[in-house]
Amino acid sequence: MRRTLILLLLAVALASACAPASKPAVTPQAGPASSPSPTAAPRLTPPATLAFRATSPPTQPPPDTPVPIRPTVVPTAAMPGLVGTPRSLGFEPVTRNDDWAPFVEKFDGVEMALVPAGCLKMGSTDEQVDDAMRQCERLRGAGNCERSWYQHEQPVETLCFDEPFWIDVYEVTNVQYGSSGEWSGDELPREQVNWAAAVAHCKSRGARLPTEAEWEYAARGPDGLAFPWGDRFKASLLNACDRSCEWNLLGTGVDDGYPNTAPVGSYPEGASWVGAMDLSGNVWEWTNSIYRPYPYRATDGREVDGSTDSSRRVLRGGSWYHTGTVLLRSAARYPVSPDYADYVTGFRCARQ
Ligand SMILES: [Ca+2]
Ligand SMILES: [Ca+2]
Repeated sequence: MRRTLILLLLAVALASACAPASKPAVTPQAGPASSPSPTAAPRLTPPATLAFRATSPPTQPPPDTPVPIRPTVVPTAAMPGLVGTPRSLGFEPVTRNDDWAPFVEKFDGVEMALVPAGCLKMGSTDEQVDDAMRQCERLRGAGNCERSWYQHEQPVETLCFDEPFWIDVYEVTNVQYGSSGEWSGDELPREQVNWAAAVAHCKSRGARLPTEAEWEYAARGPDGLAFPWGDRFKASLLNACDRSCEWNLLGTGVDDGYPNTAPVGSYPEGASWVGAMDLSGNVWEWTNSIYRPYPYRATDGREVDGSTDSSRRVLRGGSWYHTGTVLLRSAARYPVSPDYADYVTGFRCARQ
């Protein structure tokens, strides 16, 4: 019954969330009505077919002037013992990924990575879309990828963080979330979490969900990498849908070892420049951000703390259910209803 309800919600959520290029983005297939298993996979059409467009495709060129932004929800986080270095605890702006070494501290027992001040070219340039198309067509074949899939990642805008922040090294796990019953596996990421539940959990830790900009900066860094580990898709560096996955329709030969979710941190070589793991793949991650076309403006209402707002929120990073190079890229955005919760949706928290 619960599974049926989840699938119904999924159908409604994604039907309203996406404007696919040629057919419904996600259509639940026939599935058992019995109670869900924690390892059971959702019956969905393969996400590799997903396509989406910005509701109002942006047409303005990217501005050159960096726009300082500050997160709109800033809990006052005491950081006892953190009195200096590295680089004055992140306040010295970093201009290259290689100039930063991951710095991790525990907050209430949860490891968080420091993300230093610096600038992000948020979104995808025409050249980056060209490159994404080439990588996509290598996997799916010529003519099987569409530029419109990347449209709402444009225009690119330079955003500068003048203050550092912290982001969870790992996706929030079952044991951290306090899961029981059907959510077994302490170190598996907690999935089937809707946006409000993710917000509530982060709040209980004195933290919050990352904004889209923060998530993308933690994944790509000042270098603007396409994936957390670099610019080329490498199937061995993340948990995606490959040979061991039921929906491996593209015939990816790699087996990452996990047909569904993997224990968090299973792919340390896939860590981002700040040391955050599984940003690409494993579970899709909620951000605080309401979906709006670029250019990104933190102050235009998209980062309101509106727990009752039904506007679509943005998921980032793709999941174990995704094949290929479209949604697993660090610039990829996916808007869904805040009520959306399925076997692919999890989250991580951030804080100041
Ligand atoms: Ca996998
Ligand atoms: Ca993830």
